[in-house]
Amino acid sequence: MDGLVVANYGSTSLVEDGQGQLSLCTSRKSTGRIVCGDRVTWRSTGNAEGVIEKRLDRRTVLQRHDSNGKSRPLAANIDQVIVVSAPEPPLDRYLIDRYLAAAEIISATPSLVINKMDLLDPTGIRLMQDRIREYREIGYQVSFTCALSGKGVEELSGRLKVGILVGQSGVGKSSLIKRLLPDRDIAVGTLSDASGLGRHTTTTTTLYHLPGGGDLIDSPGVRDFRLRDVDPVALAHAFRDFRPFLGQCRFHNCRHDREPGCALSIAARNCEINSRRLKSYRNILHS
Ligand SMILES: Nc1nc2c(ncn2[C@@H]2O[C@H](COP(=O)(O)OP(=O)(O)O)[C@@H](O)[C@H]2O)c(=O)[nH]1
Ligand SMILES: [Mg+2]
Ligand SMILES: [Zn+2]
Repeated sequence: MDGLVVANYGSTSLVEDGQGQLSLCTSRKSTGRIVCGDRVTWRSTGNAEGVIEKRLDRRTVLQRHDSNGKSRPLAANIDQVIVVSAPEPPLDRYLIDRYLAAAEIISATPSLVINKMDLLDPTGIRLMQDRIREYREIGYQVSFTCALSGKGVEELSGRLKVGILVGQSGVGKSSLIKRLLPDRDIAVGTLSDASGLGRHTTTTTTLYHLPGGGDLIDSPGVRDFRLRDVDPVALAHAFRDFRPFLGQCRFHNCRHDREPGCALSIAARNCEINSRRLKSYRNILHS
C-alpha cells in the first residue's frame, strides 16, 4: 500500500495510510533514509505495525549539515518553509538567512514568523520591526504571532500546502502548532507517545494535518543550521535580493568574494542590496 511518513526516528517511522490509520513501521535497509513527509510503499504486519518496502521519489528534500559536516535530510516534499524567530532566544539574522537560502535552493516558498510578540513593549515592537524590515523589503512575508494568546496564528495556516516550521529551539514552533490544532488531540503525538517514539519528541520531526487543510511539519530545534557544499552560483541565486545583479560582474565566474568589479560589492556600496546580506552570503561561502 501507499503511505505517508508522518514521524520518523532513526529506522522507525509512523506511516499513515489512505484512511488516516497510523502504523509503526520499520524499514528495509534498501529504502535509504526515510524522513517525515516521505511517500512510501509499505506492508502491514498486523497490530498497527508494518514494514516500509520502498521510498517513492521525493519532490524536494530539506537538508541540514550537522557540526561534523554530515548532511542529513530533515523532511521531504515540502512546499513552504516557515522560519520562526522570537525576541527570546535572541533573533539571529545570519541563521534566518541560512534557512531562507536552504528553502530557496529547494524551490520552497520561505516566509518569516516572529513569535512571542507578547514579550515586547511598544518600543520593543518598533525595534523588532526595524530589525526585520530588510526581509520585508526583499519581499519575504513576515508575520507576528503570540502562540500563548493565539494572536496572528490563524493566518499562518492560510494557503498552506505542506509547510515546515524551522528555527532555533525555544522560539515556539511546537506551541504554534498546538494553537493551530485547537480542539483535538495531537493524534500523532499521542500515538508516538504510546509507541515510545514520543521519548524522542524533541528530536523527532512530525507532520500534522491542519483542520483547515494543509499539512505542517514541526521540526526539532537545530542549534546551528549549516549549509555546506552549495555551488556558489546556486547560493548567490538563493539570495533573492541578489538576483537582479547576477551576471553583471566583471568575471563571469565571480564568487562575489572581493573580486574586482563584482556587481554585488558595488550594489552593496550603493545600498542597492543590504551589505549585511552580502556578508551573510560570504559567511556561507566560506563555511
Ligand atoms: N511568552 C511567550 N512564550 C511562548 C510563546 N510561544 C511559546 N512560548 C514558550 O516558549 C517555550 C518554548 O516553546 P516551544 O513551543 O517548545 O518551542 P520550540 O522549541 O520552538 O518548539 C515554552 O515555554 C513556551 O510556553 C509566546 O508566544 N509567548
Ligand atoms: Mg518543539
Ligand atoms: Zn560578483
